[in-house]
Amino acid sequence: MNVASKVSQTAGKHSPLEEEIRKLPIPVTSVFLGKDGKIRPAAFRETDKTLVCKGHDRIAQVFSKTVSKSRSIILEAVAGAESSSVTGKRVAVLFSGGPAAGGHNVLAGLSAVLGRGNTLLGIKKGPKGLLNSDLIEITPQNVQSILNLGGFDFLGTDRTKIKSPQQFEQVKATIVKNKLDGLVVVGGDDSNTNAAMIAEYLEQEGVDCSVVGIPKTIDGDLAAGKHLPISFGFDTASKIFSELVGNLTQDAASAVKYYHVVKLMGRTASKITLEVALQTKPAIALISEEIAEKDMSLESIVDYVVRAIVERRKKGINHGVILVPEGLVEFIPEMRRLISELNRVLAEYESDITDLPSLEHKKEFIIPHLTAASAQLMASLPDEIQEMLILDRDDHGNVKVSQIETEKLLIEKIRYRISEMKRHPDKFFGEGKIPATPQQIEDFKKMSLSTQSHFLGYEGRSSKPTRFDAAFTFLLGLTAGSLVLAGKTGYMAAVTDFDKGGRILGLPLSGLITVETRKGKEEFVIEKSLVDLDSPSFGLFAENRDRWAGEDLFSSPGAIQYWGPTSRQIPIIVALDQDYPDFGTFDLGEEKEIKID
Ligand code: FBP
Repeated sequence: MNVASKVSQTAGKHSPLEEEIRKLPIPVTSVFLGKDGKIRPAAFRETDKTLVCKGHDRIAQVFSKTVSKSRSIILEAVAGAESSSVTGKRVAVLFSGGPAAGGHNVLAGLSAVLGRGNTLLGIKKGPKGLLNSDLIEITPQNVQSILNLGGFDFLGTDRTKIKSPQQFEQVKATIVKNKLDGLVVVGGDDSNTNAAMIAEYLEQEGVDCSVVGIPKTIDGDLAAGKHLPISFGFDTASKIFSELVGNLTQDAASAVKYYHVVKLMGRTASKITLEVALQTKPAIALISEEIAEKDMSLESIVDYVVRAIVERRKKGINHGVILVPEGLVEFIPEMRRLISELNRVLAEYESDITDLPSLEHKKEFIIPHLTAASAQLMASLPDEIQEMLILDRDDHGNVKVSQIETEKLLIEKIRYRISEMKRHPDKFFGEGKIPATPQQIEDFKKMSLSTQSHFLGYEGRSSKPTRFDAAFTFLLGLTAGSLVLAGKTGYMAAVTDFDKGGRILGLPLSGLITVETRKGKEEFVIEKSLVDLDSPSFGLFAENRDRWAGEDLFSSPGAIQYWGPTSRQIPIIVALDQDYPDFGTFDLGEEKEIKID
């Protein structure tokens, strides 16, 4: 075969690597295996544990039907009775929110557990497809062709929130029209809250359809301690970012001229940043949750970073990598206040501001309406950031916080500070300030700071899943399918004990939900699981970061491996916080070659 035909043969996900990855075996927890070694649904028993959040009394009122059915009890999967074969069920699945690696294996797990006797349907383009009844049948052949491959492209996804009574009616209409016995929602905190609401609504309407959620998000912020250490997609995304950051640490030390400032996706929580820091040991990693806890201002963050740069320079190091979590600005208390004031002013004077001809005019109008501290902070920000804060609004008119280029903001502030220090060394060096000898100050004055900014995010969401995520998602599919076949509604599928053969749970969704008052309105939310500053994982980072800042001790984990020494790793933060002895090898059951027919 010549080169041209070999190249065209790889189109449509047929690269040599994809072909091999499709064939990789997947571990299957024993509760899903019959005596013949074949996959079949698990049964569920009630454990002696319940799951409730603060404000549960109100939750029990609003989710009265599902709460009284589940009694907030956590379910655990046990091997099903050999004869318990349910057939004739129609189950639909949708992806919701941002992609995360492993989604296709959720479909594979569902298809495998439903078997030929039941029908698996896929809802196209996420919740929007649920509203519009946009469904297709998923065949075993479809699933086999996407096994172990990344992305959500087989079905697509979107971020529509199902909120209004009319939307709930549309959901019911789709369920009735397609004679669905089950609906599986693969999503993050918002989507699983939505799943809980749909489950409750259908119960109240007397529609017999099980609704089950699956915890997905690269952010890792949908977790429930020992019952669910992490969401799927986190492992793959953080390994991809670790590879790239590892390469940058290596490049920084090789070219010896750049500081690479890298913003890492992860929305609110800094879990990805913490994991990548533990994997790569960069010069600096900022953790938003710590910054909020210490009530640090933007200037004090700049102080911290600049001090590390100066200390490195004293040792002759003028390069390195600085990690910045995506959600940082929302955790800097003064920035948070500024953003909330801006949201208020922009909403209150919307038409006056829109009519003003230029950004300068808009600024002149807005700044007097801010408190003095916020006005001063606003004025200290680079022009592009001010412009973004004023002009870039989301559908609700709020500042698009996740779009703020924090990495560039920090670079500008750091550069300005260093030039100020060169001009006025007495202000910054000396007793009670940064210690330095006259020679070190002279040397610092000669220093030139070269920076590069990066944003890593989308690169990590749709890759081929790691062996861990491939296994985790297949098991989540088996779990969700089993819950539906067992007629359970209002649960989230969960897997835990990744190092001990895997434990399969059904968590009552209502037990994860709490109530918040936002803009005077009651909102139901699943609280985000953020970096816990008392956790072993943060503790290990805090213990080591000064050493990593002081000299080049980076490590470069390299590309994700599907075979070989690191192919069976789980996230370091999971191993530490769950008190596993190691992070090198997961154990989720006997490995099986998956043939869905
Ligand atoms: P989900 O929580 O929906 O999985 O999304 C996670 C995420 O990747 C965040 O890390 C990021 O802030 C956001 O999606 C970006 O979303 P978009 O695709 O809308 O740009």
